[in-house]
Amino acid sequence: MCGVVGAIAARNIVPLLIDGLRRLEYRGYDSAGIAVLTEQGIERVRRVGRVAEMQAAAEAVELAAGLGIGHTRWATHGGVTEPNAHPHISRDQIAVVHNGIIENHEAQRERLLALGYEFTSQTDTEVIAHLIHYYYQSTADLFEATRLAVRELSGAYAICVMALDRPEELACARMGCPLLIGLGEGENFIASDVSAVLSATRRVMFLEEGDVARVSRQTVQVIDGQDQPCERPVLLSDVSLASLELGPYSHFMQKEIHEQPKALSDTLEQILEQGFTPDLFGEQAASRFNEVTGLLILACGTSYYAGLTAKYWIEGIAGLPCHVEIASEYRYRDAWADPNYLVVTLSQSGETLDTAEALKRAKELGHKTTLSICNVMGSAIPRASDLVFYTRAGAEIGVASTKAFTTQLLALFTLAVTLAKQRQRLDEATETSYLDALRHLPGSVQHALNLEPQITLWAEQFAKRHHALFLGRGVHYPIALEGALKLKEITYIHAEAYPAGELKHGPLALVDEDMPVVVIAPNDSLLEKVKSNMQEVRARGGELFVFADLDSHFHDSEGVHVIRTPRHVGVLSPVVHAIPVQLLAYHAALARGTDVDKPRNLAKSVTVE
Ligand code: HGA
Repeated sequence: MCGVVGAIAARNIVPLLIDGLRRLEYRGYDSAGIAVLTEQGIERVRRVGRVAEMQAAAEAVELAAGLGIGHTRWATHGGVTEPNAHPHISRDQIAVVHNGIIENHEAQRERLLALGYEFTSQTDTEVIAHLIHYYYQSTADLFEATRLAVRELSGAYAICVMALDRPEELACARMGCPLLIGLGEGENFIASDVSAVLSATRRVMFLEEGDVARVSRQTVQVIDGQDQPCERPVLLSDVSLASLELGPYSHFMQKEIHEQPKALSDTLEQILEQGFTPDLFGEQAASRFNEVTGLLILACGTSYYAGLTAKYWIEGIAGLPCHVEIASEYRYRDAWADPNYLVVTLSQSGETLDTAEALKRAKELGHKTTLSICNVMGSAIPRASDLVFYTRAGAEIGVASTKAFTTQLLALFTLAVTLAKQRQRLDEATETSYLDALRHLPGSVQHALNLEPQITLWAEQFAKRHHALFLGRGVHYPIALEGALKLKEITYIHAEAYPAGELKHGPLALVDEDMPVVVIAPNDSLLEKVKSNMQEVRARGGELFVFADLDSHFHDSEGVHVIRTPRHVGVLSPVVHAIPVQLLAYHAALARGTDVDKPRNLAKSVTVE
């Protein structure tokens, strides 16, 4: 999704803005632009395409300034054109960059047209620039004009604003989209994502919903949604610059797939130190968990599949009912609510708009306790939750989630076992076996990563196909879903996933010699059932690609290709089986030559609806 940056400093901020925008590129975008204050006035450079093209244009005119704003746009309103790219400028005096969607933009546009404003874009954003300009005329105060303007907007926004005659300050505001202020020495920054300010500072202040801020070189002044002055805590970001660099890898997705043993070990550290204690989820977790009669997991995309996997653990290990729902559906329906159901939200970024809104809805419906499992410290969803578990996957840049998924699984498994222990459903021997399984997990994942050369050969065959079917059973069914999603996202091959037992209820009709069928076949209690389902595919000429545990003694035969994954690791097997399907999608995408880290039409951190 779009990225916003702003900077005010004694030095030239143009390279800082461009560096910030480059670090936001991973979120997905279609055009980029900056506006800076020079002696000539507000100078703007915008380009459709990559930040590099916009950078070249800015360098060609030797743009330099001490104050400016920048943007990477992922179009929601108006086509991908230069006039629609941000920043938008009102009457040469006010420039604005915006993430989000202004829902009442049509009414505002009518009103502003009647006031004599001319529109040069099709975006919803342009109304913000004119509205601030309108109020700036009467207030001559950028911060106050921004405050008055945003109070008339409905929808979602993170904005950064500059004025022609205000070289000493920027204004910014947020509602429904993330925004933070990076605090430097005699210089300050504004960004939608911490990665954009990290090369300048680690000290960050996250703005809350409804906040409006005035940012000068030395000071930051914030008012909250009720127009009351407020202080926001200053945190030291734990994101490392190295995690934002590609290093020896070709793509962030490849890097992140290979980082999984470390991401899992880092996340495990706190669990192995403390054991299955509620304290892992926050100080109040012990008392809150006592009241829990069930769980409601809310998430989108890959996180939703982590939730589906967890359902098997929560019900099987903790003995609690568990409902899993897509956040964008839940937020708009009159769901049945048991106040004692623990609401668990899953979001890598902690900013996923649909999940944040679903969390609000769950609270409105009376749920008493909310828990966020999240990878980004201090982000919006954990801040809005009673309890939190931070996965320690490190920055995830690739649009297709990998290490965030497997560390979410780890967190959810730990939650299931912790609840089981609190409910006295866990004997000592089982607890020890779970701890052992966790200890061995990074090693088993590494073993699965070592299958990469074999998977690469399969991927070359997949790259030539137009469709694929993924099958799994039980707790591995969500891994089949995740495998199909990964393949769709980054190769654009149409892929579907089914519980293998469903084949004969419909999807078997799709099977012929052109349909590759990927089977997740761990050596668990459902193996014999899966084998029967594989026979059903073979009998119709379908070609099978089977990921089978070493100890399930599968071998290649006609129309059946087998890659043997590590020995069955028991209850944590879904985590291990997530690796080969990630690698398959990654290498198929390479073979097809798609843009792995920035697949078409998709974006990281989905902060618009
Ligand atoms: N609505 C604005 C900004 C879009 C956005 O935030 N995308 O993530 C536009 O279309 O320009």
